Amino acid sequence: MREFFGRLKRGLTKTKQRFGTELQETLNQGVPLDDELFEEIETILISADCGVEVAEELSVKVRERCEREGVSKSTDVLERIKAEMVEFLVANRAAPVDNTTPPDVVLFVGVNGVGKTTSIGKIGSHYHEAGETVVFAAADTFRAAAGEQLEIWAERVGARIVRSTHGGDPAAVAFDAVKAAHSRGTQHVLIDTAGRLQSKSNLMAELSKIGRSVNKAIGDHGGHLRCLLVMDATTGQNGLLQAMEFTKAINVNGIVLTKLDGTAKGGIVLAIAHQLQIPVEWIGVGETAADLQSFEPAEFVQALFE
Ligand SMILES: Nc1nc2c(ncn2[C@@H]2O[C@H](COP(=O)(O)OP(=O)(O)OP(=O)(O)O)[C@@H](O)[C@H]2O)c(=O)[nH]1
Ligand SMILES: [Mg+2]
Repeated sequence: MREFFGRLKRGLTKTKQRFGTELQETLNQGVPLDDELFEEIETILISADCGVEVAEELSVKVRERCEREGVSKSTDVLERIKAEMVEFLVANRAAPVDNTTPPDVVLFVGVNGVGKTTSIGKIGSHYHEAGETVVFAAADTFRAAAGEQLEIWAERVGARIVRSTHGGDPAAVAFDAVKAAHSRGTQHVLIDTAGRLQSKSNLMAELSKIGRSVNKAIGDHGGHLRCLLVMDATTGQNGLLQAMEFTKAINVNGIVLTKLDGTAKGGIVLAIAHQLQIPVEWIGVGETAADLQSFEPAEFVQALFE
C-alpha cells in the first residue's frame, strides 16, 4: 500500500510542483480570503490544464465551502480545495466491473502512441498478479510490429495471446480471442487496436466492426464488452479534442490516462471528468507495470499535496 502511494506521488512530481506547491505557497502567505485570492486559485487551476470551466466551478465551490465552514485563514483553504476536488472526481467515478458474466472483454482505443499496447500489458499484469486469467487479442494488424510488442508483454505477464498475420482482419482476431476465453474459462480479454489507419473514418468503422464481432462472439456464451479510451496526459486540451472524436463514434465506458509522470498538468484529470463525463479508471505514472494504477480520487488528490 505504501509502495503504491509512493509510486503515485513520484509519478505526480511534476504536477505536484506546478500545482500543489504553487497553491500551497499562495495560501501560506496568510492573505485575505477575497476576490483576488480566488482569482489566483483559478489561474493556478487553469495553468494545470483543468480547463476554464472547471477552474471557475471549483473556485466558486471552494469559496462557498469556506464561507459555510467559517474559514477565515488562507492557510485553512487548502483542505477545502482538496475536499472539493475529491468531490468533483468522485461524482464521476467508474461503476464496478460486471464480473457476473465472464469474460470481461475490454476494447482499447485511442490515437497512435498514447499507450494502448503498453497499458494492456500493464493491466494484464495486474490481473495476473491478482490470480485472474487473461488473454490478449492483437487486433492491431495494421502496424507490422504491433503484434510482436503485445507478444512480448504476453510472455512477461503470463497471458495468452491471439494473433493473426500482418494485415489480417482485426474483427476476426477479437472474435477468436473471445471464443478462446469461452472455451478455457478465461476471465479477461484485452483487445489491442490500431491507433491509425488510412483515415479517421476507416478507424472508427473498424472499431465498430470489432465491437459487433465481439458481441457476436459473446452471443449465448456470455460475457460483457466494455471500451476503454486511452489518452496521453501530456497532450492536454488537444488530447481532449481527439478523445471527443472517439466518443462521438463509439460508446466509451472509461478512460486510461497515461504519462501523468511526463506532465506538470495533471489537472487534465478534472477536465476529463467535466468535459467527457467518462470516469477515469486507470492512470499511468511511469513505465513499469506497477506504475499503472486504478484511479482513486482521494489518493490522487492527497498525492498532489503531500
Ligand atoms: N512515461 C510513461 N510512458 C508511457 C506510459 N504509458 C505508455 N508509455 C510509453 O508510450 C509509448 C507508446 O506506447 P504504446 O503502448 O506503444 O502506444 P500505442 O497507443 O499502443 O501506440 P500505437 O500502437 O502506435 O497506436 C511507449 O514508449 C510507452 O512506454 C506512462 O504512463 N508513462
Ligand atoms: Mg499499440
